[in-house]
Amino acid sequence: MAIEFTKYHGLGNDFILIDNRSSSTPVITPEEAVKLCDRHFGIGADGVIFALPGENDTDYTMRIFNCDGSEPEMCGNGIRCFAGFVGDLEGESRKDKYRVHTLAGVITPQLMPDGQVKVDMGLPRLLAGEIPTTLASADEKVINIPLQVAGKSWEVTCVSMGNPHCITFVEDVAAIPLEEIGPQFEHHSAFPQRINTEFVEVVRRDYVKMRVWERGAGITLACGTGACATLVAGVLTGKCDRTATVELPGGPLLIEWSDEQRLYMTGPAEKVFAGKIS
Ligand code: ZDP
Repeated sequence: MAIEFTKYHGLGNDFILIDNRSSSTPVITPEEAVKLCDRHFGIGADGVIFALPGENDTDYTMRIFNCDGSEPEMCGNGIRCFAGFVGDLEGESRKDKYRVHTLAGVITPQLMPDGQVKVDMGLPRLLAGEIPTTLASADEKVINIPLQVAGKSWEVTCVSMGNPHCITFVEDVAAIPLEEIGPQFEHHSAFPQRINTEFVEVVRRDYVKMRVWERGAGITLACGTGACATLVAGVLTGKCDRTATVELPGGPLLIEWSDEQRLYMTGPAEKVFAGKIS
């Protein structure tokens, strides 16, 4: 059986999108996803995303496999692509806002008139037990806590956007040897579910530069949940305003942490091509 797919990216964080509306089980296994994500032997992507029937009174359910076959709770760039994808599937009857069930709760992307997608990413989770990390006791926040990696002490702040993030503020983000230390953060024993790792340089209170080592994917050009976690960490440590542009290698995302404590992320979602897997 041939499976149709559409390739999308959000600031170079790229995904294979699959119309899975006719079944609540993904039509591709995690092992197959690993092969499809391979940039030399497959289609090439940072992950595979499935549009499944909605659960709990939502329009859709979104599931994701990382390119290593693991399943994250959420995907910020992915959900912008998801909104563009389901909007296309629905054609004339498309809505401008969708309620999407994810393992991180209900997330609400909105297709804006200018083609950008604005996503209500929900509430950040700040307690060590929720992230999860052993860097503090379960009911404490993790703000500027020392973590030993690669023979050095890093001051880290941890935030969950449904998926776990560890943020380190540095003087010069370009100088960080991400390829070398990223995996050591990801697999550090302080993070029982592994971790997404962000290094951040604050240029101004409303403009930061960020590079990411993603759990299950390695270096990517952008990470939406990571950009949200970065802004939260910037506010918690007194370095950032509650609205800021997070500049990623693939381009900028606008992030807002509202007075109701919800995170809003605005950025692009681009369709690249469609094809069939036989
Ligand atoms: O949490 C994880 O395992 C991530 N690799 C999931 C993907 C996050 C993503 N880059 C984002 O934009 O939030 C897609």
